[in-house]
Amino acid sequence: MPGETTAMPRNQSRPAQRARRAQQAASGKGGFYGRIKVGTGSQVYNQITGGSDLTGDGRPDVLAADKTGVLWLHPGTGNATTPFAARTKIGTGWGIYNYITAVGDIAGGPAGDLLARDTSGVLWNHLGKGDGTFAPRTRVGGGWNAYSHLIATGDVSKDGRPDLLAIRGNGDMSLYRGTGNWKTPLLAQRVWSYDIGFGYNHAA
Ligand SMILES: [Ca+2]
Ligand SMILES: [Ca+2]
Repeated sequence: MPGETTAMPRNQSRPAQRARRAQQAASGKGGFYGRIKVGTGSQVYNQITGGSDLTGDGRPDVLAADKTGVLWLHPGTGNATTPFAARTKIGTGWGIYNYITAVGDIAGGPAGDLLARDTSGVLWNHLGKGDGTFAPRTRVGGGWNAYSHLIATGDVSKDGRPDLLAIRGNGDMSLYRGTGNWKTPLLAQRVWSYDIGFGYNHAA
């Protein structure tokens, strides 16, 4: 699984640890191994999301909205040295949203969908067409400004549809299950309450 890390045995020598890290990197199982420059100018973006396929080729892509409200697609290539192809312009007017999450195919379309929350707290779903563009938005519901983070978790409910984890500022979490129905793409599934909050300010 990408991003999965394996604990490093403490009794290994440094060369053995390096060899193990290299082996993990080669197998795709190990944490991080060096870094590769994927582009410049990312500082112009104020919303970035990724991790799901939007173009129908099975490779995860990245979406980013810039400060003028233009939404850009960075298609994943599957090539480790040039992981993203040149960006393409998807549309304008995305400045009305203060949170976007490429949640995957929750609404039954041909590829991944894009959830977007407007500044009044209404969550909208943009059904993925499978070519990197989106159908006109449909309203998911209101009150989503109660959440500080909307995290695409993948299919944690094991029903074949990706799901969404919504986290409040106090650490309480709600799991919304993707349904595959474009009219009601998310159903509240489970809520956890925690006394301790998450100690971070941002998660993609
Ligand atoms: Ca793709
Ligand atoms: Ca699911």
